[in-house]
Amino acid sequence: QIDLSDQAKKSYYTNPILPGMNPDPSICRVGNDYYMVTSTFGYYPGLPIYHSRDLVNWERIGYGIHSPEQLKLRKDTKDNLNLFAATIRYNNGVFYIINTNVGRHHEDRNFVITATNPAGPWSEAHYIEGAPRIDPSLFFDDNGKVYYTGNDVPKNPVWKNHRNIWIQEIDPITWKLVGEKVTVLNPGDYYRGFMLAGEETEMLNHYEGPHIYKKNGQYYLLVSHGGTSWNHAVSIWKSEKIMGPYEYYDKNPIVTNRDYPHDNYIHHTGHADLVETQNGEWWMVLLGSRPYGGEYTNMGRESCLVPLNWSGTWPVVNPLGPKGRVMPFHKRPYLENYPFSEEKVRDNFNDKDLELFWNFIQVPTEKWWNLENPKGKLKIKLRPFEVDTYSENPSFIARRQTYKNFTAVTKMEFSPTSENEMAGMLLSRDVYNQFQVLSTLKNGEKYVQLIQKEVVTDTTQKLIAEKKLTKNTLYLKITALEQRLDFSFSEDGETWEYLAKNIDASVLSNALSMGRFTGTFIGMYATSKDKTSDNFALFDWFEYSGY
Ligand code: 6LW
Repeated sequence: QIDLSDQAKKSYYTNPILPGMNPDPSICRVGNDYYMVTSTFGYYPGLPIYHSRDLVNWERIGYGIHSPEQLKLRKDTKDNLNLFAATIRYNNGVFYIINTNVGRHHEDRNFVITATNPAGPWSEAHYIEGAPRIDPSLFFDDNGKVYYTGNDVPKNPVWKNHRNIWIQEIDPITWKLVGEKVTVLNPGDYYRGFMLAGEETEMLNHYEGPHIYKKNGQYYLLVSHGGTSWNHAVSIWKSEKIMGPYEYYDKNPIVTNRDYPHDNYIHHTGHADLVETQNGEWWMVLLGSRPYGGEYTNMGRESCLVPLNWSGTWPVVNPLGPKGRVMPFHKRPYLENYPFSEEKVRDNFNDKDLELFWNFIQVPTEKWWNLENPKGKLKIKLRPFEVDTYSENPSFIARRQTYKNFTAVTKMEFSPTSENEMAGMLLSRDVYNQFQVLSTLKNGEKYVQLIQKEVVTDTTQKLIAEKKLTKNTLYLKITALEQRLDFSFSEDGETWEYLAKNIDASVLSNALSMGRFTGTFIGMYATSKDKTSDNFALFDWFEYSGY
């Protein structure tokens, strides 16, 4: 973690600007206000909306998908699919988010939601027919026409993961695509006939995340490629006309950290969007990951900010430093500092509703948690579901891991009545790679157990440690020092005992988990494992802090 002095903080900011799972950032400006949206996959509520006035400090103000009436998430048992990369735009008093509801076997469906207040409420989803694949974007031209941009698999793909970029006009009232669908970029056209060396193919893979901008009467098309990992990069094309032909910039890619060693502070940089400030500066938001303990990226893909000089025909990213690179810190935008209060470290559960930073897996179909009875506690009902599938909504409430080094502590009241009943804390990268610290019953006696789940060839579940308990009150603590985890517990909040020390956390990383798109979450969990139960766990507070 980069820690700048107070003096330096006035001139520099640190990346990421949105830590923890916040991939595929898209940004728009309305006057002096900036709004950003990021992907959430099968987590709910979906598509967090962040607000800023200085591009450096951000506050979560709501969600694009906040009600089950807006759309039905397409469930899948194996993969965390659903809401991929969104684009946010503002035009004439209305905010637009265009996004994909991803299903297995590419039954992806693209939709638009609208709002006059970006904090919500957002409209129900208007689905777009005839728009295949992921990463839709909208462009509002100054002649009143609106264009859809997306990616697709060409009719005759030359290599695996060969994608093209297409544009079509769209009616912003009926959301029908109109006129001709034009494929404006097809990397296969340029390279057909050449034998592609592995590395070149890598860079031409996965053309995605297209966005159009207009500057000095020219249309610019920004596209990411190379896949969302070590080869991730962003390139740019320009044209006199929206439908092309698009001219390639010979200094592409304009951003990539691919040449850096894999333990570089920020890697995987790509999937970008641009914004011009009210003062005429240009900035790029894009995703990046922070590897630690080697090549491990437990927190997944986060949102970064990098400056752009666009005084010439083509933009230059990070003009004052190593060009085209995303660094741990950059000089701040020329905007007044506008900080918000920090996200709560300790949630005492005193409010009527859950804080905006808490998340579920899938949409709750019943209200299995309660903050009002008893007041000041979060009561979570035990239900048959476990965090082992993406097709159900388990009794799991979690927040993002945002720090490499963190401490999470909670105080829980729970009295298990059978071996099926378990409640406690869960550190989870996906439904296969987790650390569970749970209280349960075994041979009629109460225990706290540490269970590690990981995918090797299949999911394995290991009991790493267990200790007997005497009370129903249990304090649980997980401490992470980079890739080392300590687990401890206490029955009075004063005397702590280790359950396990120095456990390797890297099963929560991209390298070893199935959660390619997501990041690690930590939270409270209760289950009755396939059986029905009337039991519940009461959480008094939950604390998460770090650096
Ligand atoms: C997203 C695609 C990508 O739709 O990952 O990095 C996908 N880029 O553009 C999911 O986040």
